[in-house]
Amino acid sequence: MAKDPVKSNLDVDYVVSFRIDPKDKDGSVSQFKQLIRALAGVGLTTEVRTGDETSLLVFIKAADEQVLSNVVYRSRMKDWLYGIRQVQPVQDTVSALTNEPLTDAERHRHIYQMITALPEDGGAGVTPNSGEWKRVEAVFPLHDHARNKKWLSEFSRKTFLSPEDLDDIKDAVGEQIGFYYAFLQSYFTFMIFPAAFGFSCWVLLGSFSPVYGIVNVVWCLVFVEYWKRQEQELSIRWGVKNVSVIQDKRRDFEPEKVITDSITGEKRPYFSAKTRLYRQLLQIPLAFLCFVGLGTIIITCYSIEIFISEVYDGPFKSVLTFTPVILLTLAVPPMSAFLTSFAERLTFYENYETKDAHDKAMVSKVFVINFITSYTAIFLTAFVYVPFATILVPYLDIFGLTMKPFAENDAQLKTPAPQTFNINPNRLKNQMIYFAVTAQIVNFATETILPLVTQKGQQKYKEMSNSRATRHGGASPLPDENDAPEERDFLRRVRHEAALPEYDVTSDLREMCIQFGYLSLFSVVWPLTPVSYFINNWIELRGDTFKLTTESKRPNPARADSIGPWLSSLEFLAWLGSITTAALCYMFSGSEDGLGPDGRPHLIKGWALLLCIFCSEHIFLVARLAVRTAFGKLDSANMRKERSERFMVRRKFLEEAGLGHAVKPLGGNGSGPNSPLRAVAEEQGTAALGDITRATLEEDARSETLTEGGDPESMRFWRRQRGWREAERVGVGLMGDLDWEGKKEK
Ligand SMILES: [Ca+2]
Repeated sequence: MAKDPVKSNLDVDYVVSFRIDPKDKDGSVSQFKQLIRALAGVGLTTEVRTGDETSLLVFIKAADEQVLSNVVYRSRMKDWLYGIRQVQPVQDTVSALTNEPLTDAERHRHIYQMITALPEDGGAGVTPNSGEWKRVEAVFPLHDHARNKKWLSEFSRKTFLSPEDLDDIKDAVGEQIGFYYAFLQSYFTFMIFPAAFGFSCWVLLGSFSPVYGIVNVVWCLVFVEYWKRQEQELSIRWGVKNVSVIQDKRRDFEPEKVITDSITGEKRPYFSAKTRLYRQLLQIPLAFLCFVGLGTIIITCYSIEIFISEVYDGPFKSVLTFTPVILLTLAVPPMSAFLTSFAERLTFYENYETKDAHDKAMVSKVFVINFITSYTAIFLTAFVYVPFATILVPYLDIFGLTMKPFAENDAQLKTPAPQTFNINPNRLKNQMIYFAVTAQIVNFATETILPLVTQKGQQKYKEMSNSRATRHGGASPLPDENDAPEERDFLRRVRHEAALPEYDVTSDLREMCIQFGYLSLFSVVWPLTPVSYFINNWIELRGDTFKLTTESKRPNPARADSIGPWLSSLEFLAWLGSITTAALCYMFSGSEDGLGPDGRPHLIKGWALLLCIFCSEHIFLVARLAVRTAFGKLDSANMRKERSERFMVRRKFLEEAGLGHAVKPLGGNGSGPNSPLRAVAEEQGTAALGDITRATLEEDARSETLTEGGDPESMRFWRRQRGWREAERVGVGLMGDLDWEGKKEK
């Protein structure tokens, strides 16, 4: 097969980018030697080329298929041992790969394991950017450009991805990203209903319609339950069910001591759950810090915004309105970065044994931070500004000081008396429209377009500075100067890929989770929200594909059996939605003009509001139970398949242990161990089938019962016919005695 250097990867499995420290030649050289030796030690072949000005690229592939198939066999055996795969892998390693060919993702995963796993687990132990391997900048596979191109063009032409498309994604980049795509796809498909329903509600019922509220809450609930189910189905389809139990140990895990497992007898590191619980208690001050730190910033900016837009009446008003937004965009990211790093440190301190547990703990903290940054402003409008504005706005006059330089006279800064102040009835709706439309566009731009522009800009800058340096002479030699001509295109491509950032599926999942939150918590404010999200999510999937295939390094495939801890965030948001929706519906659809409580809380009866929330939330819990039960009753082909596979495994075991007959079906074909037919073969040739008349048998029976003990009645009954053959014969004989119709006619 002819190989196009741009289209094929020249059989390269992996690339390691090694950063040279120009100030430390000896250190760089010795670590490089160590790297090559470590890789060779586990059976990987290497080729080295120049990277950029101060880096080397180490190309890696498995020395031969035998090496890889050994690794695959061991991994499959481990899966089997942990119950992830039901079919025992065949021992013949060579035929293993032909019978069960590896997908790209699996091949990459195994090679990545060989590079990064600890030496005691059979790997080279190379850990990028950490410890002794700090010069190893990145370990990554190469993009499959033909496939990427196919995805980009195919996905942009269809509305829904087929299950085969999802399989294809999973085969190329691993199950973890496969699950994200499957989630996005299910979410998008499920959104058709609320989009259509929301549109009709918008036309017919307007905002704050309890009908829309109820339907939306139920929809969120059904979707989360449906996705849970879908996740299970997929994990069976992709053969990764329970894969989370096999998660690799975290390297940073520090055990208290080593104990012997009482069941398996293996020695294993141990960290007491009690100590961890004490450490986890630190999450309480962290949450407090998040609320205070982020809350202060957001509430302050929010108040300034209200003051400027609704109190201030002086010059530059239209320009000044943007100050709080600018303040917010400047202050919130550093604050959440600080809190995230704090959360990271805390999660490390909590010292989890596996990567999964660590990630889960981290995600739950990140969720709190995101929850505050995303929803505080709209919570303030709905539950503070709208009901209490007339009471609270007079207190905003402290912000008058900040506006003083702009105001012409004091009247422009004076907060109105509660009687004369009118709230902006559209504030809540405008805010929701912002989150449903504008924020989505901004997100798309920062996520997909900005990186592209930055990358192009950097490339251009590099080219320009290079050519300037060449013109002035004395330029350092370009990295591609020594490339062999036939490799030039390929190497240029690899250098480009090496410079790309890493793809992080968590950020994409987080984005969707936050969006689901707006839908569940506040979409009753503006029923067109699901329409906007429906359109956005179509674009989102294509944008993310572009990010994955063009703007990032190809990710290291990871296995997963779910979208991970985000699922519990979705559950939480669906539940919270039942509360906020009820509260919003009560407060707003209760007022005569439909504009809500008008900033004066007298319209809201506290007891009625609480009753409303209480009922809604309890109905939600009952409905959730019903939906779960209903989904639990559904059976699927995949689940049946898994069950029968599991059954086959156990049966095979028994067969191998010489107990196979115990699970074979009884009777029927006569092969069962208890089948009396079995005796036929053994007794062939005997006189068992000889002339037995009814009379002689009955005679026998009588005489026998007289000689043996026991209950004579039943003994006699059961002794009349000995064995199935006699029973058969007697039965046939009895039938001969009957008054057959034909006989009568004769
Ligand atoms: Ca995204």
